[in-house]
Amino acid sequence: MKTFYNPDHTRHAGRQEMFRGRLVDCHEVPARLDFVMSELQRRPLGSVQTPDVAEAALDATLAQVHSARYLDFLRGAWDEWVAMDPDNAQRDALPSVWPLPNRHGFRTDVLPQNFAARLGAFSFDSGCPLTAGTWVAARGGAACALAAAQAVAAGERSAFALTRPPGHHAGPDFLGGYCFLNNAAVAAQALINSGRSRVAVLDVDYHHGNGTQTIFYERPDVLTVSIHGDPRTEYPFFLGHADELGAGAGEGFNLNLPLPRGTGFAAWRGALDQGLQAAKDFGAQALVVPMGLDTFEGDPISGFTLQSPDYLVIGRALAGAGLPTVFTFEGGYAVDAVGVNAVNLLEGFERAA
Ligand code: OKP
Ligand code: ZN
Repeated sequence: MKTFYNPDHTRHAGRQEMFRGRLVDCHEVPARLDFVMSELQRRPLGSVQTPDVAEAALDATLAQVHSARYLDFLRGAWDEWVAMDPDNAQRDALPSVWPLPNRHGFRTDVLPQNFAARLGAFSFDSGCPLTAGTWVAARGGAACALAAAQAVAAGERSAFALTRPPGHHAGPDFLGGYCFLNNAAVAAQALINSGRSRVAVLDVDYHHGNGTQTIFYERPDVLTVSIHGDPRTEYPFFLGHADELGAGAGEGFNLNLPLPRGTGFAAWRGALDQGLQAAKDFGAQALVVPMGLDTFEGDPISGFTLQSPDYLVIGRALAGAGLPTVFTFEGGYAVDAVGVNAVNLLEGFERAA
């Protein structure tokens, strides 16, 4: 399995996130990726390289999954933040006011000039700091996803986009949940662009992949499946219920498999089999797996109880689908275990493939 890693990931290193009325140290830290990288060196699965993709192809693919005005905003956000007040360069940008689209009549068609308001218009939580290097890091990650998809489109059995910040909470025109650009959506879109007519996304992160769901919600060519903590109690709270089935032409092409906090591997594994069956019934020609390792028992912000050896079993089960597969690195905040758990999953896949 080829790994495409993002050398610019360290450019995004948020300091603090808002949590229950105070600023706490960020969970989504650069060391996460370093642990995966060193475990990959200990147990090599194939070449590890930086992505080499055409800028124009990357921009074109990003424009298929995110809105132009969101991409423009994100590209210029840090400069706007500092232009507001030069002292802002000393701290990350966090939103604190939101238009609550679809409710209360607030408008988002006219964007405010005020940067704090614009940041709110393009985000859904205050736990996702935007930093000086966020755009460069996120774009480098999207390049990894594109490179991984291109490798698979060219005949590789699988490829791994090893990048952070993660992507699966980022939607067509919003950031949130530590995510800015949706790497899994870029990979799925790139596979479609390569000629696959049906691509399945099977999100195994602890948190519902709301961004990916929303991006593809009305499309019949990309099936989105997510196994996650029940949004009644778990982040992102406002999406991820079992009755969300897709809409319009996309009706029937979204599957949510929420599980209660505390779920262990036996029940989780049942949901995985359901998700894989859905991909098969759909007639998927390729698979994208947003790979979160925050289902691990030791995860500090999550609530399932998977153990490290379970990830080998998950990898083997995913390989059983017999599909060309792109993995994107998503969550996993038990930092010193995330490398072992990620490489277990990938190695389980490789051994079975
Ligand atoms: C990103 B990914 C809960 C705070 C939630 C956001 C979590 C984002 C997870 N105490 N903050 O899906 O791993
Ligand atoms: Zn997560």
